[in-house]
Amino acid sequence: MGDSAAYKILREHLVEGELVPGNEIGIRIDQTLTQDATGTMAYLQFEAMNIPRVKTEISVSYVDHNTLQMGFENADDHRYLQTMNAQYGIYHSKAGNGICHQVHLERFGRPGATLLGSDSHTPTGGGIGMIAIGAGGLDVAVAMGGGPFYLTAPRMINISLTGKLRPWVSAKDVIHTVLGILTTKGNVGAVVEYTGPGVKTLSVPERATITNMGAELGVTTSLFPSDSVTLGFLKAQGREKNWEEILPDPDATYDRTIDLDLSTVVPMIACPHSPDNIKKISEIKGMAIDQVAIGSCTNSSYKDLMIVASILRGKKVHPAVSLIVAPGSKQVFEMIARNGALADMVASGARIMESACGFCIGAGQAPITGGVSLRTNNRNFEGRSGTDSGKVYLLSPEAAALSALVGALVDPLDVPAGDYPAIKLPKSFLIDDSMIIPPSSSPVEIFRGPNIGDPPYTDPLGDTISGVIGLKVGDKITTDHIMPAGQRLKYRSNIPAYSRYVYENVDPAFSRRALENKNRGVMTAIVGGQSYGQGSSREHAAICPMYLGVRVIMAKSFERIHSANLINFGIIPLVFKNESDYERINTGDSFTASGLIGQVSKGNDVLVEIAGVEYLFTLLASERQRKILVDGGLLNFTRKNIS
Ligand code: MIC
Ligand code: SF4
Repeated sequence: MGDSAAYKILREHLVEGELVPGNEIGIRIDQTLTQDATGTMAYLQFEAMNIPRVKTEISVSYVDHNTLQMGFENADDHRYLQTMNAQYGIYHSKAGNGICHQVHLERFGRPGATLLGSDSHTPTGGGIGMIAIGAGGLDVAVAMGGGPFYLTAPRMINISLTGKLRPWVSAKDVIHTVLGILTTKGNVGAVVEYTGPGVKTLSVPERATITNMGAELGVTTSLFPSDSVTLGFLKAQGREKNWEEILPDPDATYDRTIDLDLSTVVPMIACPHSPDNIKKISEIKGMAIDQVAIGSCTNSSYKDLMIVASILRGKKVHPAVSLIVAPGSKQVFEMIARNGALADMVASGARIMESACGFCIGAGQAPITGGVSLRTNNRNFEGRSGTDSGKVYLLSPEAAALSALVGALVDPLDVPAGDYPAIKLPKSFLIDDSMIIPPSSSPVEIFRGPNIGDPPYTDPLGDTISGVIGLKVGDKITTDHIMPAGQRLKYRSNIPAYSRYVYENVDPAFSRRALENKNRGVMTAIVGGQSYGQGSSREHAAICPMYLGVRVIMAKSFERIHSANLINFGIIPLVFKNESDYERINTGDSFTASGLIGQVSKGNDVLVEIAGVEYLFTLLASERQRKILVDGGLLNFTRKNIS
């Protein structure tokens, strides 16, 4: 039986375990990436490991999330990153050079390599045939130190593509179609691989849009094969030497195959407030809109923006609409500036933002109260835009630009096919890496502003933990619910300050209550529903609750990255053995877990007494993760093992 492309790469990088679906395996990581909102903590943790220089093939640190720099905090963090990176052998991509995933694809990604990134959209790299995985910052820090990354050997979902997209239908519509089929739930532990004759009809940026938003499926990663199209892209980036052909074996086996004829895909839209709330645009076209935002790591490539510019050329944005455009990288920005496309956008009335995450993470451009915002990014969680009552819809750049001109949602298929601006990728992209600062070969003094704290440690696990259920939440709780970004982003390197905002928009008194309890020696547990911890990889959604004294989370199911982050910070993720028990537990109930060291170290069942009744839970953790929990987190565990 042959290997899928994913299994070929995993086999080549396997350092621990047996490559059988469901088993825990350790793989060697070739490349890492971080961004500033998760990176500061990751690098503080790396420093705490006392390793003089990174051991990867290449590690890159991007500044793209907190670029507004409202106050000294993030400016200081960025200087810390630049000096720390220079000292420890890490490339530093300065603010303004672009969004990590877009720049990494352009300048560093390599077919056949493994990439671990402290951002959930790291799978963008799957667009050029690499195994690119999002993880918490601490896992990335360990990989930078040469440690393996542990994951569950995946179940493989094959999406077999035939046909070709019609004019006005785009890669975004493909991933929205896939999200409509697979949804955001129930895909933990799977990898999506695209195969079939339709693959060669998609350019690398289109493939990257699809793998980027694969993150919303909750899978470990998604990937395309590396073929002649990949070679063409790398050649145009002056990097053909990085190309390697990676194809699945002809007799590769997959656990599930979904056939998708690209010529049947139609324009789709993700409605508020979940990326899997998918409809056909034709079902809701004509809806009045207030804002259109084009950009983010999903849809801000040269091709995307050239299509947008062609649609806007010679026309004006509707008076009721605010149109925002943020190019994904300096490369894209400079190219559209030099070829006049930027002038077309400006002339049409578009507001041009810097090459950064910006509106996508709620850092600016919040829509009006109750406003309808059409966006090309990948997440539309409630409140993420900065306006709690805002209604964010996700769609293709084509549909976004057409709608901005009309002031209402347009179905691109209502526009004649002959009007579609067929944009070809350039033979060569504009290459200027002057905003990527290489590491220094001489010692560098590391700048540490007052916003930078020490990386947080936990105590080793106690044998008995008791306290109260501090909060009970429902299904699909995202890490944006747990740890809001937007205006609170500037506290990412200051755990005591950021912890004040844990669950801010769900229960504003939670954090104060939990901290007061902790100071009295009373620990906190949280009860959740299905898919607890969806979305962002931000490990702050584990670190800050840990700081507040949260030691246990009981949920119906957990998402992969968040569950790993909880364990890394010594919080025990327990899954209800009997889902109906969820109904019987309430906020304010007391809980006691005894004999915990034994329970966590062995067996899968964990018994917890809640309000006088005993409940059974499952601890889904590998042998290694059980030891991490007993040691009180990965930092303690790693330091113990290194020494
Ligand atoms: C996101 O898109 O949610 C983010 C912001 O990029 C996060 C990382 C973070 O919270 O810093 C992610 O995707 O992991
Ligand atoms: Fe940035 Fe948005 Fe991409 Fe996250 S999803 S990396 S916030 S552009």
